[in-house]
Amino acid sequence: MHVVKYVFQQHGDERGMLVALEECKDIPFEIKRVYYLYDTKKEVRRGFHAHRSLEQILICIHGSCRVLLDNGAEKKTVSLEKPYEGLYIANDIWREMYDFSPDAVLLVLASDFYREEDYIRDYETFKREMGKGRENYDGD
Ligand code: T46
Repeated sequence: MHVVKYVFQQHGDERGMLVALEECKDIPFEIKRVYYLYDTKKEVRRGFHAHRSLEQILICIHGSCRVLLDNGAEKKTVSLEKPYEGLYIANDIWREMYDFSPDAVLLVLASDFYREEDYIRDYETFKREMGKGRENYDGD
């Protein structure tokens, strides 16, 4: 499954910590969009979709959350709880975010602008498209 947990370089001194992220260097794509989720209600599960071409990096810059990842053949769960960790998610991977701590802020760096047509929001459609083995499908 094409997901990668990054541990970013931290620049720390007696004043505190700093993480810097540069596109095509620390982040493996050009960053076209940044958004963030916060004030997520208890017991809420979000996501429930895959992207046909979008790549993203999720960083829980405050608090914690968990992410369920599914490439149609295999599932895995990743915890995000450090502001210097990033979860790369390739296209064609179903994701659900859950177990948000009340103070969680989930920052997302995305490889493209918002396009609703890039979303697969129905799980049966996702399974069907994965079964056909689309050209850029990178799950294994
Ligand atoms: C993803 C996970 C991690 C916009 O207008 N522009 C945007 O860039 C985004 C991301 C969303 N929206 C609108 C669309 C919906 O009306 O904001 C509303 C909530 O979006 P959505 O229900 O898609 O949120 P999540 O938390 O289910 O998923 C989001 C991203 O959409 C998705 O790409 O991978 O976070």
